[in-house]
Amino acid sequence: MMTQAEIHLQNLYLLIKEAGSLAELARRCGYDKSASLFQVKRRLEKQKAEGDQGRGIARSVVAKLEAGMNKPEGWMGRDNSSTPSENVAVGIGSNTGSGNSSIVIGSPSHIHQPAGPRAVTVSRHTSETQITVSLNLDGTGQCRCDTGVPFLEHMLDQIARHGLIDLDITCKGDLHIDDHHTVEDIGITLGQALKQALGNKAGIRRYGHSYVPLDEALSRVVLDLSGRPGLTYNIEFTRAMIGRFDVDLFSEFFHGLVNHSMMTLHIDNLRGYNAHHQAETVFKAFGRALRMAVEYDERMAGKMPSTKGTLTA
Ligand SMILES: [Mn+2]
Repeated sequence: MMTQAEIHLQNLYLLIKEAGSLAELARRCGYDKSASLFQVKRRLEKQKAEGDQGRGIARSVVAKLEAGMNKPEGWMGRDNSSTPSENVAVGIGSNTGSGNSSIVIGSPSHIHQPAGPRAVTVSRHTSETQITVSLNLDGTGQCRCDTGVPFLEHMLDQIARHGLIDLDITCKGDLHIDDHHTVEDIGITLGQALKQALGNKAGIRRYGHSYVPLDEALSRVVLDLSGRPGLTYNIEFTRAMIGRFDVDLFSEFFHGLVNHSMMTLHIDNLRGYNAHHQAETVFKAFGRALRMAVEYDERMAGKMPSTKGTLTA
């Protein structure tokens, strides 16, 4: 029977391995310096050596480690030795893409790549909607949606395909009222998932932009994963409805997404007569801009793409 301290220590080793180093683990979990986490490790090793029945790591540190590494609540208290370095919080589709699975920790050519999959699952439940979003930033563009709003699903599919992001979104919303809560809350939950999957953003491009045409329509999307929410939304839809979908709701979707992902987003539909085309060019351009911004930049070499040193505070 392992003591709590032994389980915590074993899990700490797993997290260090998954992050690539103790310093990287500390960074991901929001520590300014790795010294305090090093002290935690030392204390646990001492407790283990002395056969101390100690309670292991303080609850606040456990929560920080679990959140920083996208582990489910309670993960630190369990014996995870049979599932080494797999991200147990995650599971969508088969990630056959540019593979985190192929990353060898310590291999120089991969050293600035993420040590774990940038994939998360976020659930948000209110009296109006129950939503679960699974997202993998390093996916292949697979999208599975079950929301009850077909035109929104058509648009989410554009984000996934053109962003090369895997999305799995289920929503049970109060569609008997209208689509409003469903569309807005999917934006919010997708924003929360994005923020979580991005972690501390070290080594990414941070900025993304794209122009996308579709016949007569042309849209431009420019974004910054700045850590500050801001939306400039400039689409003059030529119709109020696309089929059964109220075009006003796109603004609600993007407001929710921006406020919870903490990004700066400028959307301009530059021209277009067909409202379906106007919407589609916006979502395709958003997907492509997002892909650019979340991708790792080799030359950034794992550095924070900000002279301020942080994009999360
Ligand atoms: Mn279409």
